[in-house]
Amino acid sequence: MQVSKLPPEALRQRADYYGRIGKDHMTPLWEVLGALVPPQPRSPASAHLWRYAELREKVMEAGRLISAEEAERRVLILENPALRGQSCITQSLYAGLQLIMPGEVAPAHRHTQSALRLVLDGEGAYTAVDGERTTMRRGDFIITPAWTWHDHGNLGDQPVVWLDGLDIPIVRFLDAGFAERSEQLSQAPLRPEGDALARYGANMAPLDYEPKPADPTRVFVYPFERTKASLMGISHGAPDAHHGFKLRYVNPATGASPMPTIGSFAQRLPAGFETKPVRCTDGTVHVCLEGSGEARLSGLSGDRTWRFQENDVFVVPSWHALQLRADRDAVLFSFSDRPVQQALGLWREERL
Ligand code: 1HN
Repeated sequence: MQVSKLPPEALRQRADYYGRIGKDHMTPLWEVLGALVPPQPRSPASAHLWRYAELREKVMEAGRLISAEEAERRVLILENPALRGQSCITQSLYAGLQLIMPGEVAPAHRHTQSALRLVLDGEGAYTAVDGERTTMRRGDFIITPAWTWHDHGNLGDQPVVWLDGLDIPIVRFLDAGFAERSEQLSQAPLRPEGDALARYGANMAPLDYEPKPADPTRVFVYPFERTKASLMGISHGAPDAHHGFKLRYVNPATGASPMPTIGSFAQRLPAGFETKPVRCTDGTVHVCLEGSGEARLSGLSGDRTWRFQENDVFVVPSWHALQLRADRDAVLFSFSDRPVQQALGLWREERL
């Protein structure tokens, strides 16, 4: 609405009119149009960094207060400071830090929300997805696509911690959430460990396997060893000025994102390398897997600079320019709602 000077009588008439139509559940568009259709994204989310040293201490404290079985999932949700109470780290994504102690199990269930895990700390835990277990090793990227049965257990002697990322806010927005608990506490293995990776994750596929474009991948673990080897293998010549050496995780059978609602990435920044600033419409969660460095952000929620080191987690809201610098060779994992935005023709990136 154009700002104009109105005589008090006209203002009163309008206020009276808004009051009367309000009683009938109507409201004038011209009062809200600018906010509804902003000239550029105006995310209500803010930027934040969680230091792993503090996260670890707090999640270990939860380990003394409640068992994994009682909690169903013993997780501390990472809530965006500007979206408290909404269980989300960006408008569209949820993130949390999960702990499983030696001997514990997290019971089998399934839901229409898709989940990813990034293993951060400890050894000896497994995740089972639709009847196959995978041993969780640091840096492994593991997925549980929508409506797949999943449970976790720790057969080792160390606490194991990982980051969960889910599309909970997207499913909530669409009112499409279903969930079911299994009668089995833990799934009985139907196939030996490694079966899915051999069948779907080795540049081959079963003869009769013809996935549809949006099907999630049957490869449910992307071992860090392979990711690291790929990042090292492409680390020749000049790194991309805005992204360093960066790859996206894919469903090898389709080339699409492993899951339709969450995109995920791994990137290597050589020691001393600094990216140019880049902004994109997908609010993104980053995790430092190796090395250390600095992240500089600039956007509506303000400008800030963080130092990051191993296992630190930081969130960059939509349309905030991000610049990264590595002190020591750094490997970063990140995830966002990019495949959703791309499917809808909404995704934009601006290299500054
Ligand atoms: C869930 O199933 C897991 O399976 C973790 O580990 C976090 C948050 C909300 C809803 C389901 C898991 C979750 C979750």
